[in-house]
Amino acid sequence: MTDLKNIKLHYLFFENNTSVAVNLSAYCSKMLVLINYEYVRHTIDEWKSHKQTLLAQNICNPTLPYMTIDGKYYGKTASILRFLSHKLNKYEGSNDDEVQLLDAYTDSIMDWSTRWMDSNFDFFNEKMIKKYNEEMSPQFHKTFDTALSNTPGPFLLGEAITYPDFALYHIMEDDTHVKFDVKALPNLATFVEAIRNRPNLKTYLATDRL
Ligand SMILES: N[C@@H](CCC(=O)N[C@@H](CS)C(=O)NCC(=O)O)C(=O)O
Repeated sequence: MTDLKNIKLHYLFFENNTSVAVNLSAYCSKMLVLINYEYVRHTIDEWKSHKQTLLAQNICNPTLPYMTIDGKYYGKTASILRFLSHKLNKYEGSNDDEVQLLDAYTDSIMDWSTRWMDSNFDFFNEKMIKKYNEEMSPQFHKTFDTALSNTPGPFLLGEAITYPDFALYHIMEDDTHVKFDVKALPNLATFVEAIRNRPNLKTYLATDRL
């Protein structure tokens, strides 16, 4: 953890929709509550030229969020989460099978996130938005309720919180503001309570997250 210094987390700033921007970057910032970091926000116009600067530095396919540690670029949400877990020596699996399972959960959560983004940012037509709201989103909720039922604890791996748990809570915030049928999805309900009751997260979730 000692080499995690001078961290900057870069993300978009939407002039008319700060809540979306704050939520999207929360994938990373929920983990970064443990670490001091500077949050750098870019307007969409600013990002266009900033991206060119990154491309000129040979950064492969720069997107937001990205992070720098002591000036070095680290890109892509899921890969940053894994990287930070490893650096912190926290929130990881403790054997190859657990590491693979967490990777697979994260992959599904990123799929969920992509479909949510597509349905919210007008890339889908009305038919697809309806399909997302009526089929895809309920199915993802059900899938993770079942995944959570596979272990005795409240989190994906059981008692110990791991990095996909942060991502799972985050997509639930984006998707439905964590509103769902708690009777039909009891494992998700327990999960949400457990996330909200973690001391650092409790403090963080109560802030305006700007
Ligand atoms: N797979 C990437 C996707 C990142 C992504 O598409 N970010 C959007 C903002 S949410 C972005 O950077 N758009 C501007 C661009 O592509 O230049 C990740 O998970 O980090």
